Amino acid sequence: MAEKVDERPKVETKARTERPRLYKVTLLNDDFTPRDFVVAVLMAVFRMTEAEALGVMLTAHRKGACVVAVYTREVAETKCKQANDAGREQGYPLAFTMEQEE
Ligand code: TYC
Repeated sequence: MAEKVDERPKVETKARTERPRLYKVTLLNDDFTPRDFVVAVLMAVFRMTEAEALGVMLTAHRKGACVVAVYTREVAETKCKQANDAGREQGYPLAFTMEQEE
């Protein structure tokens, strides 16, 4: 006679309701990086249109800083590094920072 086989899954699944932490990337103004270069970096790294990039660059230029976008941690880290490296390669002090969103 066939034995009864327990076919219930042995691993319990747990609903994942927590959202990933998000990080805000901010562009800081400085007196040396050319405006066109800032716009080019925003377009290349943060996939902005020229109009969007111009708006963000001008806000940082006038107010001292401008939030660029919000990402998960790895994406924010990668984009900040790419953008900061691009400035450093040209000898500019261009700076993007990231901080966890509340
Ligand atoms: N202030 C720079 C200039 O006058 C341009 C600039 C804008 C640099 C925004 C950085 O985040 C920045 N050349």
